[in-house]
Amino acid sequence: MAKPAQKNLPASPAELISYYREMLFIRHFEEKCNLAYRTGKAGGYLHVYIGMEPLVVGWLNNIRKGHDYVITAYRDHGHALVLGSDPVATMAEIMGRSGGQSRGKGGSMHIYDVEKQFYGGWGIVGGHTALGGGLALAAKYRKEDRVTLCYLGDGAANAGVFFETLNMCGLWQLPIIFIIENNLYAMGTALERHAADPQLYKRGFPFNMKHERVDGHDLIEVLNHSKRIIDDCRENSQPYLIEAMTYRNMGHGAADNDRQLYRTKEEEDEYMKRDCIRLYEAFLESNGILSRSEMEKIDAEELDRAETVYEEADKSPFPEPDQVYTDVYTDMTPEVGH
Ligand SMILES: Cc1ncc(C[n+]2csc(CCOP(=O)(O)OP(=O)(O)O)c2C)c(N)n1
Ligand SMILES: [Mg+2]
Repeated sequence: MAKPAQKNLPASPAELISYYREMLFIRHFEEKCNLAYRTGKAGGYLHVYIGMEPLVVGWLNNIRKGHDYVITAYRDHGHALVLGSDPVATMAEIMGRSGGQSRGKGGSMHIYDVEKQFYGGWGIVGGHTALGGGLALAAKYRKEDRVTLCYLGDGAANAGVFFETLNMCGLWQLPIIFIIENNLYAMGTALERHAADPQLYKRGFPFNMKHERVDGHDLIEVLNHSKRIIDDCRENSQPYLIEAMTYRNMGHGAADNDRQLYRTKEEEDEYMKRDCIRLYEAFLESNGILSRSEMEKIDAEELDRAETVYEEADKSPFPEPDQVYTDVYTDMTPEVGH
């Protein structure tokens, strides 16, 4: 029998197995999303998280779910699923059906679930970072011990609004963690061609913010550093800028069929060899947590679950035409006394 790897376990074996299930479920769920797009069941834009799953499974299992705030851009299915949003509602939203969280009017890019403290799902690159700063300001102002996790892409890290947001979050020492999902590309533009300094984590320095570049492929690493950072952020109201190194296995969006125009097959093959799920499987096996046959069984179960979710969501009707004018505006009148 192989000697167990010398890694500190960041969670109990039962939890580590449940994280394996989550990674597989997100993957199979999103393979179904791609199928929905290809067969005309999902319209608009659709961006999957395949290859980047540890960034949601690792970080979001270390926050207080339903208490801490989470906000991201349009690559948002995995965030909703790990936060506990109903997968059938999420798939229905992606298919534009009335059973979705936003009654089918938001679609893939705008998954939103206030009950889970998930504030979307935003399509304007970088724009939501200011909203993330606002969530953190609200928590500090109300003296609540909530941490805000604000995810963004490497391309979004160049947006002007992001620098303004970093400044205010640093100035006011807001309890927020910006997680740059550095998947090396902004659509078809490589990091070196869009960032003056591709070491994006350094952008925290001028804004009085702790900043680190971390690994985003290895779930065990992610679980370890995310716990440390979340605890520090909460206890000391310290903002962080995290650059998490990752890779998207697929194209930018479901309509991107020309990846080889901007990245080589060799590069993809290299990253596929250390795909995050395969890496985690090697860890589970070498630590005696799951055998290969147990993993195969779990994989089949999660595939089955994703298929059931897809079929259930597909039964949900489209919104009635008279719904087109509902929920367009919301009443933001402050309550008396505030
Ligand atoms: C303000 C703005 N400009 C351009 C676009 C078009 N656009 C959509 S995604 C994208 C690339 C963003 O890349 P990145 O932030 O690295 O995120 P990733 O897709 O890699 O997760 C661009 C330019 C947009 N949605 N909003
Ligand atoms: Mg990117």
